Amino acid sequence: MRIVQSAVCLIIGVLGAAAFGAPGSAVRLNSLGFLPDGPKVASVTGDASGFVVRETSSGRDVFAGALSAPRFQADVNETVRVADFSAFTLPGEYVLETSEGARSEPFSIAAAVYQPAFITVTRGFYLWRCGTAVSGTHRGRLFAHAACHLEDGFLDYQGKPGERRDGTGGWHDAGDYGKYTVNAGITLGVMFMAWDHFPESLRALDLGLPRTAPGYPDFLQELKWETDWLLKMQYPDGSGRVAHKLTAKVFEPFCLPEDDRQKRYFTDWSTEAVASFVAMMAQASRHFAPYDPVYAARLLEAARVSYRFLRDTPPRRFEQGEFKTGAYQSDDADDRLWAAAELWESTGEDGFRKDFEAHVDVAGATVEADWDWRDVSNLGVFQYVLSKRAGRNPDVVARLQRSIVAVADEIAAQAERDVYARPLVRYYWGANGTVARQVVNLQVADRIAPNPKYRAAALAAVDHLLGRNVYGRSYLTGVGHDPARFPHDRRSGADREPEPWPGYLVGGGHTATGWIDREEDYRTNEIAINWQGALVYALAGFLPVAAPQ
Ligand code: 9MR
Ligand code: 9MR
Ligand code: ZN
Repeated sequence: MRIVQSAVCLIIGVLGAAAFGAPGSAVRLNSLGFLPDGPKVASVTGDASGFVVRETSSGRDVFAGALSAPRFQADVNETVRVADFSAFTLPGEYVLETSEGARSEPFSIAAAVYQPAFITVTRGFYLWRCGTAVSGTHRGRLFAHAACHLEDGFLDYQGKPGERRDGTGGWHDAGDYGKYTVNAGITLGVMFMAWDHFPESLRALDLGLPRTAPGYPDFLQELKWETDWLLKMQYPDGSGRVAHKLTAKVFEPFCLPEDDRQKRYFTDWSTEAVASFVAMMAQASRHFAPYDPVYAARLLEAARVSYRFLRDTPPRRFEQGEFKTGAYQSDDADDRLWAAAELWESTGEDGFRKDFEAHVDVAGATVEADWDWRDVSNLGVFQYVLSKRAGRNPDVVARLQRSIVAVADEIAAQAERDVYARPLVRYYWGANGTVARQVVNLQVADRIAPNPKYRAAALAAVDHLLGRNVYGRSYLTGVGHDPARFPHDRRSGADREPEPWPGYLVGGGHTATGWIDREEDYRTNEIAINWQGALVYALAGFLPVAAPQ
């Protein structure tokens, strides 16, 4: 039995080598494809010197080029050449083949090449909804769960043992079912920014959502679902305090959310949660105002109340106590800065601007190239620098602009240096999310000092996540070539489907080759709203722009 098996393997191995070129040769690229007018680059291992692009329908070679000189990169232990066919712009379906006979996966060149993925990725938030039943189909498979966590949440940790207040709704945070104010912050922050920066692409997009916010564009319907929940995280006593999170004491077993019977609690407050809340509410009020001015006014008032509290309150950390769920605890200076910037944008009141300008030195005079939920000062800085409001300190604006451009230059240079176009230097928990988030830096720089290299680096980040990486795989479940299959996601683990819930970005390795596509590997293979929100932004900039209505 054994012998037969290895003989079969040997034959398959030989056939494989014939079909895919010399051993060790491979073509790794964005497995969805490319924009007609965008850069088109693949990373190639092996010894080939040239390549062709072949139309799949006719078998005709439509483009021929030389590979770049080889470059060795130590962290992946590979020698890689790049195939650049940016000059080829004709929409269609193609494969790339090297002179050694290594062939890529089929890919498209099309103006709407990222639109289906964008929709699946954004619908990932809908499928994350808590407090309601959700369902969706992807590639003919149904993903669904019943209404969950309808008892959210208990007030034992807010001094009222056994009592409950309504904290239903919102999104689950990740592969777990907790709900965390601070991580909602970076997620909503970046997604509202997507709405702000790319309105022509997003406004008319049909995401197939239930009508939970009639009259709102679909994209904002989804953001309102989370906003509604966040309002419930503010203490109802008018104090302005905001609970740090709403979770059980320990992480859930791998069950569907409706089968999670643990008691879940509103926790104590933290100034980080208060400040994040202010920023989100100020953003939401501004963006929802055209569709629902009454709700928008309520959000703005909630932001004001919490901001007043924040101004009078020194930093206060959240203490986990008996909780073993996510901590999401860091300094609050960055969150305060962001809150001031958003309230200024929403109200135009000088006090908020002065707060921003007074604190920007401490918290964010320089822009971060590498940022996540721990440091959201970039959100405040970008908002302030891109603001159309009058009254900013021109010196502060100029300093921040310089920093934005310098950091974007650095990011673009790193994407150029890396053989797989990865724009981020470090590897850590959730770094794939940061790769996507760096697209925000690049897009903002492109608005301030337009330069095609920023767009190229932004697209390179997207390429990397969709297959131009050492694995030649898509990091998104259900999307692209050989995608992540076993995410640390309780729904995916608990339902009967062999395929994971679709459209989710996994966190990625903590070294260049450290990704493990196994459900147990929560360190490298979980999914999370902060990574996903960044990906929504990254793709939103590359959707077709709808004709003006
Ligand atoms: O499953 C948990 C995951 O959702 C969290 O992101 C992660 C980090 O806090 O923790 C996971 O839970 C693990 C726990 O921390 C340690 N014991 C094993 C758990 C994995 O099932
Ligand atoms: O994204 C978080 C990462 O920065 C931390 O290092 C890690 C361990 O504390 O936790 C990550 O966040 C997890 C959160 O604690 C619980 N829900 C799942 C999140 C993603 O793994
Ligand atoms: Zn739930």
